[in-house]
Amino acid sequence: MKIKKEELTRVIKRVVDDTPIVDVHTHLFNVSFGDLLLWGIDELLTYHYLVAETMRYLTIPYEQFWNMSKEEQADLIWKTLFVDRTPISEASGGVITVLNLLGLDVSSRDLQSYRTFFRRYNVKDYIDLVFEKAKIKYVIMTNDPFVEEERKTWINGYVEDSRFKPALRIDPLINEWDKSYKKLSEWGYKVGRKLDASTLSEIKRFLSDWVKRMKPVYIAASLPPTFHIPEKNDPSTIVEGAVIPIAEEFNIPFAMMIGVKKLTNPELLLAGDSVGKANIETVEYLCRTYPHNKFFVLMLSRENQHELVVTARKFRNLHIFGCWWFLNNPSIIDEITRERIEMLGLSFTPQHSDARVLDQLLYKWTHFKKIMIEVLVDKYSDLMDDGWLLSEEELERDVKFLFGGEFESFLERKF
Ligand code: FIX
Ligand code: ZN
Repeated sequence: MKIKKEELTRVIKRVVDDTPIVDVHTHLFNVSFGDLLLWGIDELLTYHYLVAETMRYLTIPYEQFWNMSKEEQADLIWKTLFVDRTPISEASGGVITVLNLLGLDVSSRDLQSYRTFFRRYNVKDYIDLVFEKAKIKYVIMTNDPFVEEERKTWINGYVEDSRFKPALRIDPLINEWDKSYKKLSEWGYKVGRKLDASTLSEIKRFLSDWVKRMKPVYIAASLPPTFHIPEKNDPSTIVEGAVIPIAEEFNIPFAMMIGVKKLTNPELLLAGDSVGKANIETVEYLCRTYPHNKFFVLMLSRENQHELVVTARKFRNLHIFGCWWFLNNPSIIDEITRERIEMLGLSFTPQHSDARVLDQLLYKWTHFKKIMIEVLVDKYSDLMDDGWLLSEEELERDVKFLFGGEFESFLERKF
């Protein structure tokens, strides 16, 4: 049925609110990974985004904060950001959105009562509740075989849940070969420090073993702003000599998450990572040199966004996604999403949650959808002003593309 102009906003809101979501990058885990799955108010409050924001107001030694219990840290963050000040930032406001969506009395500001609410849940029921409320079709995890606690579950104990799809994460392999080669050797791969032909072949065997074990949607790595290929260095040699061939063999994307300056402030631990403008020529080179490979890319610096969109126009084997981390703020999401639609139409994935805490799915998607609706109303209004007739079915089709459908088509394509 054709949509009347005056109904457009209402229809777009309904479609965006109701379309099931594929969340293409998270740090969530299914229940077989036990405590690796974080959830509940104390995990929400001690999210590293909020740690960084809280420490800006305090003078206590970082060590003193890290030595506190999780609950003591949460108490301090609650007092600092939610009692002594208004939670006006994106991440602090997100906690309020979660509490409100769960039907809790936000006006009470009673942290203990919120803790009581969460204590009543078991994790399986809570996963069902959050996925249903956030309308999540499935999330893609971040699965790192170099994390011992995770590795042992993959070796013995992993139970599949179709709502949590794996992604093989290999940061240490690419970024810290000088250390990770010892791990591979311990695990029975005949590798040496020198990246000669036989070591590269064993790295390929390691990757192949984990792809067969995990059946990942993609192979991923977080890469620094200095990441550059081609280069005579370990990361470049491993990517071209092992990752690219294995990704092509299994027809799965290599997901490059580029622009993280790790531990800019080491005292903040995970909250200490920062951002740097990265090198778009590397993305161009890889897409051009390996046309049978698929690249799934996001970049962290706002300054890389426009050139990344243009690069995606040049290479059909490049799929860009998400408003990552320091970009995941309304003012920047609006800018990035508009330039992507204006230059790529529907051939990209506008958002992922990067959720580290299960409950974050509720706020990260609610906040994003508000902006998505505004952008789509503008774009479809312009079309209708030129006489284009739009049906609800077509709108539902388009939003399905944006919320994971185009990504799933990209996964199926063989170039
Ligand atoms: O490398 C990554 O997957 C990043 O998303 C994380 O390391 C980062 O801490 C994060 O969660 C950002 O949102
Ligand atoms: Zn992430």
